[in-house]
Amino acid sequence: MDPLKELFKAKAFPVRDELKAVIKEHGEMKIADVKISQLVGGMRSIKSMLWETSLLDAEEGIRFRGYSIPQLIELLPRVEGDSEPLPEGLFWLMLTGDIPSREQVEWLSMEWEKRSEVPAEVFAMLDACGKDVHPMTMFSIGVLAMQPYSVFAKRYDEGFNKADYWDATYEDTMNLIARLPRIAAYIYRKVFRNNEHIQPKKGLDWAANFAHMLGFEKDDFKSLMRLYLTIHADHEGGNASAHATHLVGSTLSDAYLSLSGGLNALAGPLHGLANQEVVNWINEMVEKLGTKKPTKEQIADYVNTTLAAGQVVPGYGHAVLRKPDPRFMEQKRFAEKYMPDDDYVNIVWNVFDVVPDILRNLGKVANPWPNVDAHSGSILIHYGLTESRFYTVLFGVSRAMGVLAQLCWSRALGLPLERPKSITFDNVKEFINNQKS
Ligand code: CMX
Repeated sequence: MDPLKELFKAKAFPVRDELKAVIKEHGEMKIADVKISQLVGGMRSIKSMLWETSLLDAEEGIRFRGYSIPQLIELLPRVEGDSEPLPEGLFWLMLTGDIPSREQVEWLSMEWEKRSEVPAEVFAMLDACGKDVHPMTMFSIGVLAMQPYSVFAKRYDEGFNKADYWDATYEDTMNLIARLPRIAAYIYRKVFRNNEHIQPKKGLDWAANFAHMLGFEKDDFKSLMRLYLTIHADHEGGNASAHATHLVGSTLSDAYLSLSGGLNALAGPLHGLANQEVVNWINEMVEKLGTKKPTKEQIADYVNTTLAAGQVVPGYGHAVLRKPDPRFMEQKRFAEKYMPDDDYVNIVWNVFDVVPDILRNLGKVANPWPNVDAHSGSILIHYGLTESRFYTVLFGVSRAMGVLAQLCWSRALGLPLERPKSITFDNVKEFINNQKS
């Protein structure tokens, strides 16, 4: 058994036993009440699932196994000479609860390299996609095309003990994460770079190899990828991509089917596609105003036009957060270091100065602050990765680490089929009438 799997087992099994005991003793204890506004309003904030890998605080932002993003940037192992963390370290942390050593992270980089070969028919399926197929759709297709290689599905067909589900899920998770950068880079080069593909390079860490296969060799772009792939990985369990992965996985669909479900949720404009929408929105503003250096007044006017047209300002607002997203702030820190004079980045910062007051004045927006998607595109554009239709794929490569680490936990803990109760509007009205009488 490999060292990470061994450690995961050693950590997860006692938790599984403790969970069983807690359910036996306290299973009837109430943890939440549900309001009608929550029932109708997207189940907002209802405590209704276990998620071990991270926890979101409305004011403070995300914590992975108790560590905030600034703490992770300080504590996770890095490549010599780089100041950004290795995403491998975050995956190790999510799975085990431990900050890994440099050696452990190097082992994981090499393990993913060993597992990274993508079956040829996956590329053939991607090649069959027409030019109008969105890169996120292609990404989901690429993941599904690998499903016949699922260790879980194979062992399930053969008939295996449910006590071993976690083991097969771990294998699928490791194989999938290892292969995703190759698939994502293949999509990028096929759609946007004339089908000129770049083979993976041996001996690089996961993010650096991804940057290489995309065709970006600058050291600071590799550094950006390490940061990007770390901060987008997980945002507790209730967000749509995490929840969709969990829901599909709860039926004992394997990791490939589950992740594809999560990616399809990430592809929506209210979720991960917002990083594409932000850039499209800024591009339209620049075109309309005829300047790459709009004033704050011009930006405010443009925001008001967007709102008057019944559209949302992309990259702003959040279902849980009530402060500027720490993931936005980390990207701002990166941009301040590497590209403080970039026009596009300066537009993002001026939008940050202008939008919160406007949204706050609407009186209905719960969080007027920027989220993770408000900044990422501007930095990518600086390095020449200008194709906004690809941006959500980058988010998806990272998000896979969080949702699949959790899928391992869900299998190890033996979490059951998800099946909340739905009711009709007539039921709601009947309930209200009964309360009145
Ligand atoms: N611009 C304009 N209006 C906004 C807004 C924004 N950025 N954010 C929220 N609102 C509006 C909502 O549309 C809603 O209006 P109605 O009552 O007329 O329907 C009202 O404010 C209340 O919404 P809320 O409770 O503040 O926000 P929700 O929890 O319902 O939705 C989110 C959260 C992210 C979908 C929403 O803020 C939004 O649409 N933002 C823009 C899209 C975006 O950036 N999404 C990415 C989120 C991060 C991620 O998942 O990647």
